[in-house]
Amino acid sequence: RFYGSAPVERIPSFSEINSKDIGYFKSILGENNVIQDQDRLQPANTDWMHKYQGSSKLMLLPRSTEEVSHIMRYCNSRHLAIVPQGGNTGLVGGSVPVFDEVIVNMSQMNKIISFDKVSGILVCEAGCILENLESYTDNEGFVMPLDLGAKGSCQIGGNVSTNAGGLRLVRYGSLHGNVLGIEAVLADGTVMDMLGTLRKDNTGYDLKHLFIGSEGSLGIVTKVSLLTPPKLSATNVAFLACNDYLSCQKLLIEARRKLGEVLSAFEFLDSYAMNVVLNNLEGVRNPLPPAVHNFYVLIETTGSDESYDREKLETFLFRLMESGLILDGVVAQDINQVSSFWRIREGIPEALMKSGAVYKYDLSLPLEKMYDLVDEMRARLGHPVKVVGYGHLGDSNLHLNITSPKYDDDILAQIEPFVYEWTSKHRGSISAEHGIGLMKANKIYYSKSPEAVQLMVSIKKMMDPNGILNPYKVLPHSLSANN
Ligand code: FAD
Ligand code: 2HG
Ligand code: ZN
Repeated sequence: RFYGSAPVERIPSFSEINSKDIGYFKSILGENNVIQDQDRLQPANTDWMHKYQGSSKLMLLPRSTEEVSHIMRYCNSRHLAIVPQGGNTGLVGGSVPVFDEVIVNMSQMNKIISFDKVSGILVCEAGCILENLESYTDNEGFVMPLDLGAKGSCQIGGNVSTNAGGLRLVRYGSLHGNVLGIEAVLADGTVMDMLGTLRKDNTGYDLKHLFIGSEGSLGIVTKVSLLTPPKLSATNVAFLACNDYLSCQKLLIEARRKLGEVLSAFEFLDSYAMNVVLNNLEGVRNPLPPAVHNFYVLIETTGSDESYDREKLETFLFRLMESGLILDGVVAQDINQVSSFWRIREGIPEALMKSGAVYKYDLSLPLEKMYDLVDEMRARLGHPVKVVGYGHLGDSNLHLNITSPKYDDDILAQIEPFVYEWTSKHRGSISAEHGIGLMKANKIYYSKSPEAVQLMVSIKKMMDPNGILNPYKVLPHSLSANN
């Protein structure tokens, strides 16, 4: 069932849960936070795409860092493997067990600890849902520096652990810049207090970065401190059509030059992505009818002067429409139109899910080469497979999605290793923002040197000598087995 990843075997040195273990967990967490009920375990054993399926018999719901520490110390001494779980929206099979790992679900640790209205620094527990943090900061006159389609379910701890990019990275940069501090619990139960709130702190190695993007393989993130930028009053969103990919690229270059200080998102989708959305999501309409164009670009600007920003955007669009770079376009007139444009872009993963079996690739590639891969894939695969290209053009991040009526090993063999080799040849990354998880644990060499992977393995062995934290994920299976 692990499409695209080599079959793995359960590491034999891991123990199996027994009644004494259950008794211990109940004694520290209380009956209600020790879940053995199949109905509740089922969704936690299955990933968002319904592609990866574990068989855990136990989910724990800690309410404090101390409880996480007790869990870890106990599991480490008993050699019980663990999968940390946030909102379970991950797309690489990292958030669900592979076998019978204990699920440590962070949803109960959902408190906001402090918010500094002067600096905009938010300190909160890892289980806070991103959308709740967005509403909270919005009320205080600030915004979260990251936004993504899964915001209604994903947790800040999961975002940090995957180093999620999303729709605003082009403006606010990655979480490596916005996260000021982290509290994390190591495999042996040690609590690492790195929950600083300073913009600048060059004292020794900046260890928090090890936890940003390590997908729960080095520790469980329990608290996060984050820099949130002030909310600006004017947001404008334009939905534009282009004839070809070269025009989208030129549009990005122009937008950077002419809208630089207000540009807050630059996303693109091709006609295949648009059709998937129109055919699979209720209530979505083509904003630029009648025909579906070859390419669409969504540009968002965020600034502090409503009339100035809008005029700036409209002048920009008018000029590029005259020059033929943009074929057609519309600027949202109200908040409903803003959300309907975003719904098209953010709804693509959901629409793809509804359309059939999906083979998902999340690639960083040189901007000018990015769409060549989509074209090559299309030529390679033919009917009835659909090749969909979209993503964060402003970050050179392509989401290549291939759909077929059902999963098929022959189709997969046509896609892989071709897509990874192509990416490696162009010095791209096989995981721009989703992580490695189970899906790509054996593919890491396409993007990282053997020396770099070896250092990662050494760090993993030092921090988690029994290998209990999210086993089978991130690092190649042959190197990560705990022997
Ligand atoms: P989970 O899925 O539960 O976990 C993800 C990984 O982090 C797992 O390896 C897990 O073990 C680990 N983990 C979770 N919580 C913790 C913790 N507290 N401590 C240690 N490890 C932990 N990603 C992007 O980068 N950009 C996007 O635009 C984007 N859009 C998405 C849209 C949709 C509709 C969906 C379904 C997903 C999208 N994603 C995107 C994928 C993205 O990785 C997740 O949405 C999100 O960052 C994961 O958060 P989560 O709480 O759901 O984590
Ligand atoms: C997005 O940008 C997410 O919508 C999901 O990162 C990407 O579905 C995908 O491939
Ligand atoms: Zn994305």
